[in-house]
Amino acid sequence: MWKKGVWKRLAGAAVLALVLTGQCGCGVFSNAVKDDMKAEDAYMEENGNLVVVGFSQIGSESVWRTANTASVQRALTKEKGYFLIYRNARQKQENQIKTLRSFISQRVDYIVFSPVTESGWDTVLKEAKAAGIPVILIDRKADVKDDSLYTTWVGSDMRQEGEKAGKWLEQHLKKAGRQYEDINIVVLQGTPGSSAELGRTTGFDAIASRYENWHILERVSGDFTTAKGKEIMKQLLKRYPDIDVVVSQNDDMTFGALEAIEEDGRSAGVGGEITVLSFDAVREGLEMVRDGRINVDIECNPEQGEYVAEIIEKLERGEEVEKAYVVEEKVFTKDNVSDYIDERTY
Ligand code: GYE
Repeated sequence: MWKKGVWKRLAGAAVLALVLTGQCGCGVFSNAVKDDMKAEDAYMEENGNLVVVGFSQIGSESVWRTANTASVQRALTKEKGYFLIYRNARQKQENQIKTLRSFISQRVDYIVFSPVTESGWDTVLKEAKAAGIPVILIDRKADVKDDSLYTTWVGSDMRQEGEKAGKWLEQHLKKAGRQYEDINIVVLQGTPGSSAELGRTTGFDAIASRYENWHILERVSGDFTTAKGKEIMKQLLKRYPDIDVVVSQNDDMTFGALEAIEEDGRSAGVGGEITVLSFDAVREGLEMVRDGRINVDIECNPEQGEYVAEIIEKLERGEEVEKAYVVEEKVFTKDNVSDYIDERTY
């Protein structure tokens, strides 16, 4: 792999010193982060041949997220020539912005990051660009005015995922002869303003708006977590005695929603009173599809690490990369799920 210039690291150390002593406007880091940065900086000094990647992950809200983090960690190991600095933003944009600034001050070679929400990144990404650090977005998108502020994006077509859910429901109702009935739908949304929430909402709505008899009673955010999914489903069941369909924007919320439905004495899934549509298709979700507790699970592929490694290798060789890499995804129902469960590692 590429040998890193000593000058670059020395400049990085100088900037780091300014940041640690609070003499630059780069934001103030906690003592724990300062300690990490010092140790990382020392490691970089000694291992100048490694490609340094700063990875700012959103958090650990879901099984999907954990799999996504692990995928990047597996792809960018020391054995493969990388030094990966991983930081968890615990769902807060302000944490991610601070982290990106710490990466800039550390003069990492690349920034990999999954933006918690789409808006609000222009300033910090301008700083990364000014520092000459390529930014690779994974999973979620950043809505910036100037798309030269990031090098490339790897992720899923979230709007298409939402459309797939809508189209599945369309077919399902037809097959059941219920296409002219009033259908009451509740939507459990993910983190408001995230690409996954925006795409899945608009995609599903695009199909739903074709049917006057599909009534979206309410959309509520469950922040992609099981606990919140259960809490909001409980409230929805109280407010609406006649829910026909739950569209839950990730499996973790679905797990919570199913508990709430069962505790309420209602039945869900194949042959049940409430039809359940979910997203992600993690192993536990697929098992619930197999067992008929979830009707359909729209896949979202978290295995993005290898794409990132390939992109970095291309950039290191001075080659051009695409502006977007869209990962492939399937739709799972009882009919096909058995063929895929065994190979699901997350
Ligand atoms: O569906 C959810 C996660 O952004 C695609 O975030 C991702 C979503 C995923 O926490 O489980």
